[in-house]
Amino acid sequence: MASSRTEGSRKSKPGDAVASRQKQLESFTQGPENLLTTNQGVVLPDNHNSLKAGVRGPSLLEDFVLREKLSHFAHERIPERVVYARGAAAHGYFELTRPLVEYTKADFLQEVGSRTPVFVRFSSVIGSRGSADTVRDVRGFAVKFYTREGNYDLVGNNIPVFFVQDAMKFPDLVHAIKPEPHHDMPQASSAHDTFWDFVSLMPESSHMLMWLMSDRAIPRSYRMMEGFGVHTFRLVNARSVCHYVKFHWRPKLGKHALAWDEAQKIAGKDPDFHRRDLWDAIDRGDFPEWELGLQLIDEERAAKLGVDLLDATKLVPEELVPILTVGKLVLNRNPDNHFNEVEQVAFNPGHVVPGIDLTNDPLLQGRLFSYTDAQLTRLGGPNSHELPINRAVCPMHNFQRGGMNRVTIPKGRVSYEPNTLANGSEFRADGGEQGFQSHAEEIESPKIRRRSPSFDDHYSQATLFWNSQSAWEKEHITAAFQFELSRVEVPAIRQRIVDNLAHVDARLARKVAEPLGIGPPDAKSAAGRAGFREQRAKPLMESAPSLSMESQGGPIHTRRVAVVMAAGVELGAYKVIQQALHDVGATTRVVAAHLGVINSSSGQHVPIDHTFQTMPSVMFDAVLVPGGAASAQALMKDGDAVHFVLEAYKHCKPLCLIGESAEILRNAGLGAPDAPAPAGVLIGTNEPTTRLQMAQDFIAAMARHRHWGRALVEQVPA
Ligand code: HDE
Repeated sequence: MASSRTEGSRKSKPGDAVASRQKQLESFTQGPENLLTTNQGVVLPDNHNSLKAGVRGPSLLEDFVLREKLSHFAHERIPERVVYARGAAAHGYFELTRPLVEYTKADFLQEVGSRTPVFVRFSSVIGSRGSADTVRDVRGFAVKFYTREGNYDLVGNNIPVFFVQDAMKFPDLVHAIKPEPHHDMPQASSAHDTFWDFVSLMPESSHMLMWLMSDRAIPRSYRMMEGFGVHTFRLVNARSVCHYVKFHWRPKLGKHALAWDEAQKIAGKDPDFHRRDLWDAIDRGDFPEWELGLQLIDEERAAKLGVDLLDATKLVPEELVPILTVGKLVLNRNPDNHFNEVEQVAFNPGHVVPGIDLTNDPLLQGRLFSYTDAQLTRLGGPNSHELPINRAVCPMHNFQRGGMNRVTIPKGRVSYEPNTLANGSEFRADGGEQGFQSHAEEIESPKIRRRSPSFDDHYSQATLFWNSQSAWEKEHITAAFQFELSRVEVPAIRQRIVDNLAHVDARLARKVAEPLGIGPPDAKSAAGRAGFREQRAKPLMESAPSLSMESQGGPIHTRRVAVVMAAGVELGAYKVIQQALHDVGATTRVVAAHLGVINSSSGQHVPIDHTFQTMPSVMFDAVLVPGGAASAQALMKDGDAVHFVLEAYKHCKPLCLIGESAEILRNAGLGAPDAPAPAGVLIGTNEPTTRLQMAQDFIAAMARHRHWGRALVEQVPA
């Protein structure tokens, strides 16, 4: 009989699946009594010296221990992902909070409270495996659900639309955005000629470019970004009734970004910024969480929506189709081994389970081919489903055999179907209700290599996105276009982009063009180019607030506050504010000119966590400078300390300066005593009666994340 890899019934209890995954991942233990062995299990008496002809003689070819070690080492790397190479991941679970029986028969979406183990990998798209985390880029948000009916992968992004409409253009897009082939530069950046050359000739990218130039592309943390399925999928219930569905992950900590100048600096100071942030949070027990939301659309509504749901360059604003919250995702365990889990995990949008189905989106259709194909090369053959991280937790059974890196050992003489020799009966489940059944969509059309005319509107949603942004977001988008296009060497490419932008918004196009040394935007010239479509759909709405990142306040749990001080610091107000911050889950770290301790004005010793040199302000969300004349004087004489505070100011972070320390800002011409304090800047005293209020005001300022409007008023040198 053919073997089945996993024991147990498909209808086993929900907790079993979690336990079974845990067991799988723990299955490799160390050698006998923790002695080192060769790969064949032979105990090694010496792991420091090669076998030689005499202590000063030549090494011997006979040394199978050395050869095994060197050979294994030389083959330690596997090809990195051709896109989304740089990533970090974690284990966790998905818990259903609303039953979806009426929409889908998927087993894991039936019972409230049921938990499904997941593995989630976040990534950036352009850079190599070793590139910096905080570059301007789309982020991948890939979730593998280990359900009792097989693995389901939701392989999405943190931006709800995509650059191109048809899989045919994906290799061109990736070739254009990756480092240029002659000199392999720049690393992990879209700010170069080939990318902008390509998109300047692809008006369908207009909507995505708006998102890429927005702060969505420089998230503060993986824990603070949304995720989207991007394509439209289907949910199918037990009566075979279908609904279109769009998937949304919404972070409990809110959606937040870095400042662009900050993101670039972090890329040098801590290239692992996002990876470290995720790891540390989980390690501390601050488990990141997202809500799963669905936009459900029936066939009738879909026909009248005014958006072609098969076009991945379009979204459906939640103001038009509200999002139904159905579950939560919690990440609560770091991987044991980055290579075995994060590197070897193999996602595939074609991994679906009964009750979830695909659509004819031509971008999705191409993906259904490409992932397994990519993994054949990357993971060295057709058996990557047998790697521990990729295994299903339910029984798996078929007659596929052999192939590179096969791990399981099937027993018996039968490797074909139908057969009677395996256990005397046939195995087929076809014809019944069981298993995955594709939605029986009627198709009667000519074979044709062309786009649907309903994909032709390339600008109206780009305009909708622009109209939905707040003043500071518009400023950031404009600056991002200017930055990227300033790096483009060929003026004609810059010109084509601003000509295209004139179809999104005339003012935006004019502003972007200003510093670029080119002519004013020429909408007519863009309209004359190949790929341009005149069709512009009736706007769905004037603006959609859900597309903006403007924060109305939110939790500050896990935010990092730098406390800047020098000898003679007054600790009274600081202690009260510190306690209030800790009470709401924020962390504080003392940063000073040197490590060791600082003597306060009352003779207490304050341990220092970091120095200005090693932990710059870009590593923090907010800055608190306690008072004390001696401390303030010392800080003002220290260029690193002044830079620290001004840089946080420049990046629009909340600042709280107490007593004499306010002089640090005033010396730089900011926060004059007779002027109202700039947004998000709190100037306080050491007066005991005001401390609690100050703490609350600081927390409220942090809840807004950044006070971006400040940059529109004052330019700060830092
Ligand atoms: Fe992917 N994509 N992609 N993609 N994609 C890969 O898979 C591809 C697309 C996405 O953490 C590759 O194993 C094609 C859209 C994520 O491991 C590759 C097309 C979206 C990840 C591939 C697309 C994605 C990938 C790289 C157009 C958002 C990382 C190696 C037809 C919905 C998954 C590999 C992880 C990875 C192909 C477009 C998301 C080459 C052909 C749209 C999150 O197979």
